[in-house]
Amino acid sequence: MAASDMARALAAFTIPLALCAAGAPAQDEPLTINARQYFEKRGLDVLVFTNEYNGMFFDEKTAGVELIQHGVRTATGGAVRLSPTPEQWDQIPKLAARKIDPQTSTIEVTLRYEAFDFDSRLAVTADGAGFRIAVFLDKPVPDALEGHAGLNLEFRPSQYWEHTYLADGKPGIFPRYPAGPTTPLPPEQRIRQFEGFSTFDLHGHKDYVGALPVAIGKTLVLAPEDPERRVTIRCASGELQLLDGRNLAQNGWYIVRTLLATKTTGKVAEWSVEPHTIPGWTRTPVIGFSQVGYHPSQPKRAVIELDRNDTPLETASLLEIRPDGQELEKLKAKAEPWGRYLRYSYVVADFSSVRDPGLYRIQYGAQTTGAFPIAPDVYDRVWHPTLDVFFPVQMDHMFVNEAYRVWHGAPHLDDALQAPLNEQHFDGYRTGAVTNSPYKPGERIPGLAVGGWFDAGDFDIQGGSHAATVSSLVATWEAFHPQHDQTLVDQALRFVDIHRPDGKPDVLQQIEQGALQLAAEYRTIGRLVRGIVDSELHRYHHLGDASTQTDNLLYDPSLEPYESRDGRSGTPDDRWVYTDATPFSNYAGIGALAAASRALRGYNDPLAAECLALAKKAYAEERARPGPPAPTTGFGAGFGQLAELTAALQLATASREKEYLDRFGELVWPALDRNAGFALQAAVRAIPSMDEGYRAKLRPYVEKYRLELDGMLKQNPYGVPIGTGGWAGNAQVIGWATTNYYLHEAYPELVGAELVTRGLDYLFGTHPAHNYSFVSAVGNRSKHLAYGNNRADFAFIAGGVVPGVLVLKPDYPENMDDWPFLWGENEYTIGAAASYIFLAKAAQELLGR
Ligand SMILES: [Ca+2]
Ligand SMILES: [Ca+2]
Ligand SMILES: [Ca+2]
Repeated sequence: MAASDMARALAAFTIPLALCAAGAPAQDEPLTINARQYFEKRGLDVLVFTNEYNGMFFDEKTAGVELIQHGVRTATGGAVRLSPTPEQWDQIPKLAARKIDPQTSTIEVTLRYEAFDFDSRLAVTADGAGFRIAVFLDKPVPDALEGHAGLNLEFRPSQYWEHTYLADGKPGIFPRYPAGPTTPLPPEQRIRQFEGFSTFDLHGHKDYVGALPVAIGKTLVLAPEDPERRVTIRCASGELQLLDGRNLAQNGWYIVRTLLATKTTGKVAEWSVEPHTIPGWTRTPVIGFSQVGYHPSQPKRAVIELDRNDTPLETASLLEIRPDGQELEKLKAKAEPWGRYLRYSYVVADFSSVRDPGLYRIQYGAQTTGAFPIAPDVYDRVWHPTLDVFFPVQMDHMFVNEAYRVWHGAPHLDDALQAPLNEQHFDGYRTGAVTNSPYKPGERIPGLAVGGWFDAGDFDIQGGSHAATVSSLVATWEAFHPQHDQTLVDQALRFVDIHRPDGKPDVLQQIEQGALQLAAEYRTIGRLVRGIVDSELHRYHHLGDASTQTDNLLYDPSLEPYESRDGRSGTPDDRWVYTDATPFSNYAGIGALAAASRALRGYNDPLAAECLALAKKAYAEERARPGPPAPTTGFGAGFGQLAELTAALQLATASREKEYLDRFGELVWPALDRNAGFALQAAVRAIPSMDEGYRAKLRPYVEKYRLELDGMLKQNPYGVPIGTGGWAGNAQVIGWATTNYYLHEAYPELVGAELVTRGLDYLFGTHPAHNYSFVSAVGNRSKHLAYGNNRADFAFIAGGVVPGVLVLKPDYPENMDDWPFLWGENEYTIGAAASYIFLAKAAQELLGR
């Protein structure tokens, strides 16, 4: 059955809400399965594996049975799990089958643990005001999983803080901070984690740790005092345990669990679950607007996100805030209906006609937003926190200070060893049968403990994002030459001081930081590395001062673990270097080296000269290497060729040698014909280097892009491309707006300036789910917690840019604003940060003219 037929068949069984409301009090309304294949009633949705566990990053807390109670996804991970408090790299069940029976209002999934040949069926059935959830087995629980396999459901801790619970009537307060209890467990009781890695550092001791229940009962009532969060769970047999996963991992959730009955088949666990719903509940509208404010000349659109049960209002008002606190209605704008996108409906209010500088807020019904400025200088400083704070904090191999605070000591001075062969690692790293490097597995590669950045909320140096970041910073330097200097960087002392000018432009100092690492990689290995990352999982998930991730002492196998002597150590904690031979990423590294050589000329001449020489050598080697033929179709085709295209252009601009420019000319047109979207930015940036006819020859591709853009702009009310992948799409929005900037510069009659600022409006708060700025500490209200390396403190790093709105299948846009640990929504990356600096600086220049 095609998906759409299925959807129509299901729609026929969906009872219209209006009928239910007329017949019964709203809180007794039954759940029904809607056309989008999840259970729904007003104030509650129950998802049953509409999203699946991820084979690459494992438990992302976005799969299983999940509750969306009063608009908030409060519970996830409802499934048969093998641990009381599953961690990210614990085994996840594979979804083997999913079927929907509208007659019995049941969604049933078959879950499989391949390693144990263990299948279970999990059935969720609408029942009373809530649902039943039952586990069925055709074969008993395997012996190895007795006492391990259980029915789990996880609740987001931050939604239950300052709340209480009742376990069989016995009261308790949800622990604000993990407070045990835990117990030591012998290694033989441990269920194998991903690829045999361990999240737990035994540190020379024998036992690992398990969480024990905080409370036990037949009936658990979560948050009885809060009608928005109250959930009653009753267990048909056995007992319910309430556990706190944060005792083992900071990103753990509260877990309700029942062990499966063993040595039997049929129904081995059953709960009845009743999440309370508030009669007639309607989600509060989200008024999307720019928390940074607006330049007087730019479009000013508020996009207002509404519950589908909400009645749209006719108008929204722009209030001017006067010095005496009085608020005057400056403009009453029509709230134009936009229609439906995902699960919400939208109206748009346009305040563009207001150009008077001042402070304003938006009023929609009873709700008013925070204040924001309209002023000519709103973009002047928006990129400073990213350059002043975020980039310094990400600097590897450096001690980073800020006033009274030390962000981290100088880390990873024991970098790095050649990674072993034939190894499946975590975080996407792996090796094959050869090293592609002059070094033997386990051998020290000298000179790598220099420069570079932690690529994201983890602490590895990732080749691809590293190269892209260097190239992006060079683009900013060459387009705008920002002399901004608020940071002291002393490479000789490995010392960085935030908010302390040293007479040198910070952008150049960051380019140097990136180039030092790149040059070290090409000097020793001859190509861009895939990355430098921890050898052990229990170090990789490190949270805290980066300089304590390894012991900073060179590994010496003749010493015992935890023994150190003469600056060497017997603990094998030096990071590993992954040296995959990928032409695409190598060309990206070559392009970055060539770009850096230009920017560093006159600033660090020896490094600039070495970067160019290394780039030319590696380019010649890569061209001579008989690699696999590049794919001519599909995603890979546009991508792979683009890398060489960009490298050739960077080399041409750096060396002014004709050979590179000719090669660019050879590559650019086929690349544009294959996939103009990918190649267009590179192609338009080449205009100054090319002959007179080039600009005219490129124009039809820009016209085609413009036509495609018109269709894209209508796909959602925000008028930017919103990605739907497992990692939210702010980086794509930044890339899109940046392409628009370059196109606007070359073809202003085709691409208007509003397509540049709209990308920033989106980042700064005009987006789904909430209206915080996605750039921490930029705008009046911004992401005040995120997946930076300080996430355990529920904190942020100023200037970091988060991935943004994750669209959970089938229709739930989410960006958690009280829980930092979902990387797909909240993890800062250096790539997004560097490209954000360019875009913000571009908008400042563009509107300042
Ligand atoms: Ca990483
Ligand atoms: Ca400086
Ligand atoms: Ca070490």
